[in-house]
Amino acid sequence: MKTQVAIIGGGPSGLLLSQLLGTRGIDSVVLERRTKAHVLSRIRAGVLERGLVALLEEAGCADRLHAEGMPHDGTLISYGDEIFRIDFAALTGTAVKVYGQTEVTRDLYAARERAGGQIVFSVEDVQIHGADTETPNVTYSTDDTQQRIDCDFIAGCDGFHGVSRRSIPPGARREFEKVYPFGWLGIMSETPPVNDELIYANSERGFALCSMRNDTLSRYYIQCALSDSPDDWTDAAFWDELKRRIPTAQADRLVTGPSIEKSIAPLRSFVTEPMRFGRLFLCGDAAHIVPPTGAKGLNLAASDVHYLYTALRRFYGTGSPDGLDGYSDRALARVWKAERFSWWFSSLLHRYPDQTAFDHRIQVAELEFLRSNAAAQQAMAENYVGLPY
Ligand code: RFL
Ligand code: PHB
Repeated sequence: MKTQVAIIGGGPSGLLLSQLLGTRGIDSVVLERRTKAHVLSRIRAGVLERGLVALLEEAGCADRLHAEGMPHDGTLISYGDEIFRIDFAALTGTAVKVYGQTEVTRDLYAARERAGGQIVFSVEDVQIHGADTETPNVTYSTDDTQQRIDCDFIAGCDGFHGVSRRSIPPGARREFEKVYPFGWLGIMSETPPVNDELIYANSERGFALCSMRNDTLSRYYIQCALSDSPDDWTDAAFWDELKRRIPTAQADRLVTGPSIEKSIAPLRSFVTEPMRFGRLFLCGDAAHIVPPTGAKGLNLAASDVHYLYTALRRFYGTGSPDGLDGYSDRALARVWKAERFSWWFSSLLHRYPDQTAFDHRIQVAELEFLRSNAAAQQAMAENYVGLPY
């Protein structure tokens, strides 16, 4: 098989890139290790920056997002029983959209199918060959038969555990990592959200987040020990703990119900540099991970896709490799700013096992500064709604 861009990974990065390239007549094949049903069963991000919304519009897959997505003009931050609001709309003139990553992915699959795009599911043993030559190829197997795709470029969109990053020789990449000493236990429940905006809660007992997918579907998270398993937490224990971590007024009106999903995600900050090796370009979680506080992961994947799509369009339109040569530096400049914001927002809101009384007072002082200082709020809001591409 032959294509212009072989895309490894059929998550949001790979699908969005494929769909955008398709709108410009650039051919791609997406290779996905899992089935479509499996990819669509994963519950992940829920907050979309305006940049991702604009890309989905350009890709022709924003109709349902505009019909069903919920614009959020601000967010609440609480500490103990204190609560304050950051007004994104007033501070930045823009808002974010609450719309699940699962739905974004569903819309992208539907768009690829309408366009006759090629997605191969359940691929095994994906290998990248000749990334540092002019003629790279990707091999994989389906049903025990080996296949080969010859291509001009390879986009590594296969997430943190994928094969793409590991295909870059260790001597040609450098990795930066911070692992946090806790995880997030998340549940989805068919209950109305406790509030019409998200609540990020710092409490003596640890972090909590009240989020949602729509008016009847809520998503809640609590900080938990890395050694915990979802089975350790009954629904009753989860609701009880959540109520103890959010202000009393919100806890009193929380509607509880059975969870329809429960899982634990570890928290990690990670960046690999550079995001390119020859004709292989890394996008999204394949190149970087942020802790979910601040909702940057999917949005960073989208900005990578924007830079790579723009560079490939230029290459195929004019023959100029300049965009491709600048891809890694441009993407990393934005990645590190989102890494900083996610690290800062995580540090502000979580309980750390080795936190001293001094550290705790500093956290409260920083929250009170954010609550009362216009410049601090401005900086927070600009980062939350998304720095420009
Ligand atoms: P994905 O989504 O991991 O997709 C990679 C795809 O590649 C496939 N794959 C392979 N395919 C072929 N061959 C191989 N060898 C392969 N290895 C892997 C996988 O099956 C998969 O389908 O990466 P992508 O596309 O870069 O997208 C990144 C986002 O998924 C991720 O950043 C976000 O979900 C992070 N995230 C959030 N981001 C936000 O912007 N806002 C949020 O509110 C938000 N909340 C979250 C999150 C992530 C969470 N978890 C579970 C880590 C909340 C949580 C709890
Ligand atoms: C979510 O709704 O899943 C969500 C929202 C905001 C975050 C992280 C996750 O910061």
